[in-house]
Amino acid sequence: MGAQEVREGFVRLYGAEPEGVWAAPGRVNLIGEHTDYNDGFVMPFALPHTAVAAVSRRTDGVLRLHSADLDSGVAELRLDDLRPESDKSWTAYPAGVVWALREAGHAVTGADVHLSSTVPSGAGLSSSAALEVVVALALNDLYDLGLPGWQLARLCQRAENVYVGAPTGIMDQTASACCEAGHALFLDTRDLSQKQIPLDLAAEGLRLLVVDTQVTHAHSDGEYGKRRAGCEKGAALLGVDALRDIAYADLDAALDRLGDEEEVRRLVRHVVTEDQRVEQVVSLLESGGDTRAVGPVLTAGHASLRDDFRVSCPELDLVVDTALAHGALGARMTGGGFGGSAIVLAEATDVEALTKAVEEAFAAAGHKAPRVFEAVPAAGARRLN
Ligand code: GAF
Repeated sequence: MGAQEVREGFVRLYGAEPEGVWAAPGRVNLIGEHTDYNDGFVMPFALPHTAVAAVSRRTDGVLRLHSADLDSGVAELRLDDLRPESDKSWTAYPAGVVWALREAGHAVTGADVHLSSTVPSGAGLSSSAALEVVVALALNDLYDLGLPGWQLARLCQRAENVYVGAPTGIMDQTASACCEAGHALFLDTRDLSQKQIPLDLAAEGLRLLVVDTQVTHAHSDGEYGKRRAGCEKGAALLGVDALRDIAYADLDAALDRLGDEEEVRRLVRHVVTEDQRVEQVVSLLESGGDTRAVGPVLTAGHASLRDDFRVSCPELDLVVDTALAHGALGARMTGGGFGGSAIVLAEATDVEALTKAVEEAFAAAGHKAPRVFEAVPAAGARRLN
């Protein structure tokens, strides 16, 4: 839904023009999975799919929320009544942002919000972060808070961790808030320092496909939290603040020190090698050489997520195996896993045959048809009007 439609929807609902309309995108992650809560490196880029919100301020301590995508009517909440983990519906994301802003001391006195999103939900493409960031940016502008993108991302992460109750890292919110069109974002999740890396795959005759397996995932599910706890245990056993502090060159020695902690050893190996893969991809892209060399690094990342971190699933593995068997340069799951989406790096000339092969493999295996689209790095969060 475009800005004008969302604006008109706001007028129909609330009987007045909104003060403005904002957009925040979903993301795919090129490389760097399950590294963000280990203070490591990630490299997402923004999708053209966005959450769009029309918003006005209120002064009476009331937050009204409405989604054009759902049949659930207008939710009316009192700011003073917002309590962490009290809301299990979609409204927890925007309400959590208002809660986090107020908890951080920002004088937000209420808002009317009407929104609509084209980011597929449950597809591992950060639909929740898009919802959070679009509301955070709107309130930042309307209440003149002057917060930079990275700080909005931190507040949105707090909303998700504490208010929603999902123990996610900082990647998705930062990607939505800070990505730039035509670039992937190289982000150090320890201090949120960033570098925009130009990514023009079409200029090299390449394409990046997103394959949404249509297997939905949920972060508040226990598995994500278990991986996170396992990583924290690994860091504690190794005497470091976070697994990011284990240098790649010291990995074997670190794994030896983990004794019979087999599960922790696998988690540590994934995180340390994945950080190394992010650095490898950055240097390949920055050297101006052939981007095709990135392909095998993506595929190695998938093997590590499947075998060591164990967050893949049969549908994601099928996308990767089928794509590679039909000429893909590289393929991997993207996002948290347990369903969601995979990415495939391919020659433009192979895209049609490869897409057909993946669709046929899904049909033959009796899986729901996947949704395949091309991803080109799009703009981060912004005011539309
Ligand atoms: C999800 C989380 F929200 C991110 O913080 C990140 O951990 C990702 O899974 C895995 O890389 O998208």
